[in-house]
Amino acid sequence: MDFFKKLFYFKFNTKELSFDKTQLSIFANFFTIFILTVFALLNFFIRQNYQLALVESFFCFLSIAILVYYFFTKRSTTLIFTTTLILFGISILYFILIPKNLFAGSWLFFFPFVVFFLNNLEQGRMFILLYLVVISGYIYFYGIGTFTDAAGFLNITFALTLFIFFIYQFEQSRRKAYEKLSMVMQKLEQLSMIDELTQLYNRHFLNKHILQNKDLISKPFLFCITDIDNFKLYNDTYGHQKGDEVLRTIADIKKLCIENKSDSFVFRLGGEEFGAFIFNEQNAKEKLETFIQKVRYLAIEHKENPPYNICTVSIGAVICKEHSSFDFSKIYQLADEALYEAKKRGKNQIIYKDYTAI
Ligand code: GH3
Ligand code: MG
Ligand code: MG
Repeated sequence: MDFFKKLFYFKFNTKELSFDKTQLSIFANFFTIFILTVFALLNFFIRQNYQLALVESFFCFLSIAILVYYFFTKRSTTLIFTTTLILFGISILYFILIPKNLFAGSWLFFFPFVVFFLNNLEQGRMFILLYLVVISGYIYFYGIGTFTDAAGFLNITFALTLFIFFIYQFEQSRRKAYEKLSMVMQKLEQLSMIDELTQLYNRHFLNKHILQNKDLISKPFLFCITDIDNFKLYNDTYGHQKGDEVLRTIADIKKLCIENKSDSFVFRLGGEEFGAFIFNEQNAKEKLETFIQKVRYLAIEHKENPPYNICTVSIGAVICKEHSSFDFSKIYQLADEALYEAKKRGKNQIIYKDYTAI
């Protein structure tokens, strides 16, 4: 039931700027099989037009074959291309073989209607050009319905060309609009995840992409809060602009030492506090040690941070090797307690706590 629901419900994919072409191709093949079976039976038993019934059965068989092929290989590009070829073949052969009444003319417009949705614009243009040449050539020599003279040929070719032109224009402007829209969406998504000052991930990223990622949070992890020591006094002494520079520098070092974008993430929690999640990492502790060392090596002058007189950071870290439940508020509280302890013991150090111990 779900399968049929999905089959008729085309979602627009804003990232690829297209309908789900695979789904559309599957739908087109089902539609083809249904229509051609009905028509083949009709032509065979009632109209006794065996030639047409044979062509219809042939394309019906092709559609079934490509669906079976896709079912086993899951090759979408082949499915989409072959579906276009089948529709191309049916449209032309069907048009040539059916009795030439005016109703036949309406089928001419079917292929141009779907070709740009199934293919990209360049490929669609190639198909449609070939289609136009074959169809107008046929009409030129054989005519259609009551249009058998030169004026008839011009009428039909002009109507078809105009129709194709409008469909093409529509599809082109639709794609351009969605290209713009998806660019804006990407930018917005980035803005919503990244802290502007430090270019680190922000709290929203933490909440949305880490804490809700079941695969990640089931792994062993190290979580830490980093806080710059006596930073208020730094601002008071050297000014906020210098303070911002220090924030950016320390953020960069932390990112460099820890982040790998697949299972280690660094973010700005707010103010001069940074967080980090390191999942599944044997040497998570070493990463933290390297980070705190590098901040010391930088030796940014900070006269109001005795006894070091340079900028230093304190870190509260929580380590968890195995766990059955992941309670972030508890983890955060524990890291905060560890940080408080680091501050109390003289700052410029890391205090570790064990999550499984509580
Ligand atoms: P402690 O060693 O106990 O952490 O002392 P502290 O002075 O660092 O702690 P406190 O939390 O009292 O001060 C944090 C300061 O961080 C306050 C504020 O001036 C500064 N701060 C917060 N956000 C920013 C920012 O975006 N830019 C700058 N320049 N300063 C910031
Ligand atoms: Mg603070
Ligand atoms: Mg501080």
